[in-house]
Amino acid sequence: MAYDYSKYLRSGKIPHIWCPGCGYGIIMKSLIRAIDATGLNKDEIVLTSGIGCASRLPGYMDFNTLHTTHGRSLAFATGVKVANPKLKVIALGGDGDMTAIGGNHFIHACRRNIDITCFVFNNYIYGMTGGQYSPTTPKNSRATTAPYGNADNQFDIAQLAIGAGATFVARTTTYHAVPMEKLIKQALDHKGFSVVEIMAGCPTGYGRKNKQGSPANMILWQKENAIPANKAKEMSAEEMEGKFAIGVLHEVQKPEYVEAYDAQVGLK
Ligand SMILES: Cc1ncc(C[n+]2csc(CCOP(=O)(O)OP(=O)(O)O)c2C)c(N)n1
Ligand code: SF4
Repeated sequence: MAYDYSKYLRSGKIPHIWCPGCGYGIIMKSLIRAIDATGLNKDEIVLTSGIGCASRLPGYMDFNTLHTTHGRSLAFATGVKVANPKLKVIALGGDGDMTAIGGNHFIHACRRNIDITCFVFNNYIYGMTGGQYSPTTPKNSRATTAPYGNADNQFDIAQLAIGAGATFVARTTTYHAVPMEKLIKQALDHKGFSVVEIMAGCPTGYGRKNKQGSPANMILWQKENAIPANKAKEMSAEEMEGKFAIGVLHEVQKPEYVEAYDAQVGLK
């Protein structure tokens, strides 16, 4: 029987704003199935987001949701978690939201190891505002603000998260919808700050400018260039050129921020 998503959706908010061929619907469905698998009650879940096409997602979902200001998803999520640590707090946003204007919040949430699950939808561009380059836009790619090609080096979000101290870091793509669901569930089950970078196609703001073909071609590109983490470890830098590792990239246990803070100030 087909999975019934309606239990978790605010039907009055549908239709959504996403363009045909946008990868975000695939992410929303995987996220719903993963949350369902946790067995958590809807009221135990809080979803925060910033501003952007990615950040519209919580508006469609029937949990406690906070659609905040640009880049501030994690700032609000941190406040919610500290105020009520029993809640399962999920913060999400696009690559621009989380690593440009919200980049400072992102690295410090990683450093603190607060028990929040963070999803970064990486479509290589600022989708909502018309295709300006972001910190993840590949070098030489075209953007509205880089008509001759982007001169900047790109952030590797997963490596940034690992370097800043996140204790669970994974990467997946919208091609891998079923493994994505399992990775999201793993991230939700992890105690500490978990990050899942989700590669998603933006045919409107990125694909068209970079001649990536149809949305289906963009998804096939993900399939062809995603390398399972175990295999990627065996490959040289030259062999990995233009490719990226998927799966769990980093997992360690460290003291969680709210518990450590409470112990520090004598609340526990
Ligand atoms: C303070 C502030 N600056 C700029 C904007 C304009 N703005 C809205 S969304 C956005 C970028 C969104 O890009 P991204 O986070 O990558 O998400 P996407 O739309 O690609 O999903 C920008 C710059 C804003 N809303 N607020
Ligand atoms: S502009 Fe890009 S990211 Fe935004 S809804 Fe359209 S395809 Fe998706």
